[in-house]
Amino acid sequence: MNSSEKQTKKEAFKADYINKIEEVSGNCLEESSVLKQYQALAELVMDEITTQWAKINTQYNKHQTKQVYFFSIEFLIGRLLKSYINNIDMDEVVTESLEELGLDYAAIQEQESDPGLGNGGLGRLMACYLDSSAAMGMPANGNGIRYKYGLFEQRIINGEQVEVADNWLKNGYPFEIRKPDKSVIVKYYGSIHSENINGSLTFIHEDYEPIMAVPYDIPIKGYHNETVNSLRLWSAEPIDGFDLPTFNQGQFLYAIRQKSEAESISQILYPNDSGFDGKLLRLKQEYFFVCAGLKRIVSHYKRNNSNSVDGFGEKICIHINDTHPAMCGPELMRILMDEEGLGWNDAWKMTVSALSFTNHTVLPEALEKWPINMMNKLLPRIYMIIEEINRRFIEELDACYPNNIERNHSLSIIKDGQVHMASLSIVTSHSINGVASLHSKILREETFNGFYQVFPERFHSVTNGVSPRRFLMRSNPKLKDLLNESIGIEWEKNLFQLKKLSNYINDPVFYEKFDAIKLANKFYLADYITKHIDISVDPNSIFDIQVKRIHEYKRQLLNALHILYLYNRLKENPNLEMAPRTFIFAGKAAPGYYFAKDIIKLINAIAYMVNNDKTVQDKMKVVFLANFNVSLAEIIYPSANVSEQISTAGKEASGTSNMKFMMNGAITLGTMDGANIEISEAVGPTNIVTFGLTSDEVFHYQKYGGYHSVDVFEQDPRIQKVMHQLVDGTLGFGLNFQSIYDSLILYNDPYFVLKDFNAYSDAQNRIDQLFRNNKTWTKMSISNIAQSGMFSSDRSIADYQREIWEIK
Ligand code: 4GP
Repeated sequence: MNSSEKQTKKEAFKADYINKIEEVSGNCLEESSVLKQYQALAELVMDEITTQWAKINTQYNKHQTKQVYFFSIEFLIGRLLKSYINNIDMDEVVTESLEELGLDYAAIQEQESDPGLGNGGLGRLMACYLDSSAAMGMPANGNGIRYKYGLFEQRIINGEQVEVADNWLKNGYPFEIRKPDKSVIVKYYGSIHSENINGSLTFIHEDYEPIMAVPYDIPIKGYHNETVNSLRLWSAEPIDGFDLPTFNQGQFLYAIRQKSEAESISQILYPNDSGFDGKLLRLKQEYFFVCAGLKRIVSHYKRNNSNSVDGFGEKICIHINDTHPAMCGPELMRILMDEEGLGWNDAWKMTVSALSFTNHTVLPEALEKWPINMMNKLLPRIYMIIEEINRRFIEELDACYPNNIERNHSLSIIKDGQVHMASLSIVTSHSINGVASLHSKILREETFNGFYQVFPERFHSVTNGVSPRRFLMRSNPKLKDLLNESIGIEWEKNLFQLKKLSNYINDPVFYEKFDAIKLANKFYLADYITKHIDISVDPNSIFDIQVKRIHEYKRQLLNALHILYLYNRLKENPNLEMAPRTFIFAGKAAPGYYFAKDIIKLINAIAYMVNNDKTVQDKMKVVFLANFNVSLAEIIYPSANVSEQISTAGKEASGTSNMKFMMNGAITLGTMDGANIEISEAVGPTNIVTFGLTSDEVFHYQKYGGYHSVDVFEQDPRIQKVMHQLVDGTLGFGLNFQSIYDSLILYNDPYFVLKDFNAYSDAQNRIDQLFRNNKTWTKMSISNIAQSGMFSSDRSIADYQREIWEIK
């Protein structure tokens, strides 16, 4: 855009914007509130995008383009306004226009709520995949639940996590379009009977409880292209709205209960990322968005295909994101057989061809199972179909592997009184994949080994990726500018082009600019920390950061114990030579996961002690930032020096914060787990610091024993001291971390924290030495960015496209 074009665009934008403000607020610009300024800007942007949306939908329909639908119980999309503006290439125009109008663009953006419609990795991955699909001009859509309350807002009060409801819709949400005309009735409970209608057996569902699923569509705009895909989120409503006659008859509570029972289905996101308690409501949620989503996909397909489902399996990809949408298999079978009149075999072929499944965790507690009774009662027809799928599957197994009753039983979808959702997903999908190379190997060799032997061709691996638009270009604009001026702009569309940075790997001028940007980003985070928790940190210190859900396997505890040990060293030797450090944590614990909450409490107790000890002030600080979400993440990654990825090997399926940190030049301090392994391969051993047990060693100990944490404890005085401090009152009057002590000693340290302590401490020393050599560190940092191309979600989507969805 040349300068006169820009000027014309700015004038047009300003005029439209002033009108819009009057329209949404009834006030003129000068009298409008920041909220209204935000709403006006959001609407203006939506006007632009919806016009493109309509156009592309017409094209998709006309050409019957192959479509992908991600079914996921979580979509952690983050704030959208800035992304939309970047993607429609209006950033400069908007930034300059708002400035000329005397408005505060940053404050306007702050008005947008950050929808917490996910817990962590799995939900954020979906958002990155939607972003990448649109950027690559590929038709891929999301299908999920429009939770009225997202994941709780976390506050830290007296050092402990306190959960507050996240009312993200309180000011409305400008980026969604409610489509009541596309509502679907979802049926629960009731009974099934079969009738012979015109010579064929037909199943009829009676006496069911109907719930209305109403879709809200959010546009997913591609970066600098014509593509606009859709994220459809379903909201539950009572069938006829509020039951006024019942209310008028005096049955007030009954009428209100009916309404709120219906709405409860999309009321809250389950605050859990690994397992859940078998709640009926969760099962209702899972069926809810599967049933509504598939119904609409099938009817849309038929509309463009002469009212027929022929070819559905080749033209439609239903991608199951973990097992929560596992009922896609039986539900699609139900639709194809009961509503479209197909026979079992045709419906089955179509279903398996359409479905693919990604697993995101091997934690046993996260592999969903439902009691037969509950499922049979709530979803009688679905249960019937699952039984039939299982019967046929076992029959095939018996034919292939006679005399192997035990193995065939172990693969059964229904066994021991439960329906096994991972097994259901595998049997009904043509593709199953893990999310990093090691994770996929574990799936093949351990978790799903039995299935792998039966269906080896179904197993794939696609390493996760993250959106460079959100986590580099948008969150680190200064780095983006430096990259553009150094290596040109091709990397914006193809992140592998970052390899060109190797030309600057020894360039002192580039180093200087690069270091200045990192420092500026650290100042920004330091400022955030001061504003929010009133702790002042030194931007020249190492920013050593661990941000993710709090979980034992992620081992925030290892980090915390090491900090305590470092503090002890400093107390013993105040002249200890070390680069000053700021240890930064953020992350939420599931409300019912008390041990994880104790870890938060411990980190905050350590922080309190360290930050208030004048003798260590210039050497270390510890910070726990409350309410980790996508917006906070965007501030944190660009400022990091060290990326803590220290899970027990074999437990973290992939990790994605490791990629976001790397893209922003942080050095990974990690175990050989998940995608850390691929990061290590990409950057080479000199540009990463790894330590600790390998996954083979962990498996070996878990299978055959041989690890006794008490031995480590007895042999290592550093550990003894730290462990005693957990329970001897060092960390504050009345503060006692007995549960942590017991887990590590009495219960033999199930996540190998003490076992890896020494290796971690050595690795931390290496980090310290490397950082103190500024040139080496900067070189490592730049090398990490240069090799981050393969961790773009554009690459992941290209892999899915080629290997799994087979889209040309
Ligand atoms: C997460 C995994 O824990 C993480 O390693 C992975 O990077 C991410 O999925 C995306 O694949 N799992 C979950 C979950 O979020 O709820 O199981």
